[in-house]
Amino acid sequence: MLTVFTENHALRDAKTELYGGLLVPPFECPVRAEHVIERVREVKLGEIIAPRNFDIEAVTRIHDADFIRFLETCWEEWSASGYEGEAIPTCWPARGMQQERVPHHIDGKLGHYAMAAETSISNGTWEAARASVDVALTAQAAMRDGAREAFALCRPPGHHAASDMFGGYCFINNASVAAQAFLDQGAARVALLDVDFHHGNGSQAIFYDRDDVMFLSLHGDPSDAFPHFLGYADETGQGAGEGYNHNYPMGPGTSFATWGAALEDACQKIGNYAPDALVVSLGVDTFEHDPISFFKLSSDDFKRYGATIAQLNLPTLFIMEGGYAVEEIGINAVNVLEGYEGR
Ligand code: SS9
Ligand code: ZN
Repeated sequence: MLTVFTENHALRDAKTELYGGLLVPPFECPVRAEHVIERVREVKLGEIIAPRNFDIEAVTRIHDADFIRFLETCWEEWSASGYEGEAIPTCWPARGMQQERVPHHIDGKLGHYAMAAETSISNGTWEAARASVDVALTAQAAMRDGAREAFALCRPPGHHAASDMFGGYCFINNASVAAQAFLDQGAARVALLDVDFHHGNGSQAIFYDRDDVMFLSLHGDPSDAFPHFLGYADETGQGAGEGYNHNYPMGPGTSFATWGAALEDACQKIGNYAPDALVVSLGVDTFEHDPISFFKLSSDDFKRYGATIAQLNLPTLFIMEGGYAVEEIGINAVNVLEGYEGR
């Protein structure tokens, strides 16, 4: 399988994450991607190529242009305002307040565009986010040009980012941009399967009222897990999208027996939908030793479910999302790809 990767992911190197009332080193850190690419090399998964630069138009098919401009200029504006730390939102348009107006002050802009406070913006964040979506688009283009499957080793991740919202370590929704690229190249239907531990709220919101992308997500029950305010089973889509959104929330301690059954059900729905391509939001924070998650998948389970996904027999684009057990992230992510390949 082809892998797309760039060292420019390391430009995303924030020093702070607001966690448990402390500013801690971010769980979403550069060494994650280094461990994954090391493992890709170790098992000789296949060719590794660098991304090419895509026009921003592929990104603004999914994201609001104003939001993209905000990401581009946020660090500059924040540091010019005299703040000493990294950019962290501290206020939001909560219930009863104005949702639509975008304030002038950087504190207001951050609150307008952020979904949560754990994702500090720092120097290089925009450049890395841009490189990450280029990785996704380069892998997608390889499939347009004939590859049956590809692995986009994206970092930072993307599935929490909505059309005009960042957070949950995500800025640009790499998987959604890639899914849209398939459609723009002539696909009639794309399935987006999100196996990250966390609900892919950004991807769900982007495609919620559409029937040309079916979104399916297996994740920690939002009642107990981030992002807390989306990802419940009764969210089934709206308008033309009614019936094209499927959530599988699962509780603390969920093992592979339960998780694998949910995946089988999701795969059945994907099969019935008969998409032209499958995009997999591949987070491996479902791992039993993940520091911020509560599922109990073992490293072998990742191989097993890679084989299940392969049984769909669809052109498949894997997009790297989360996974915070840094030592095992390479083994777990690449196990999915090896399982898919029948190794
Ligand atoms: C846990 C807070 C979780 C965000 C997690 C984002 C995961 C992205 N107390 N914070 S895949
Ligand atoms: Zn996650």
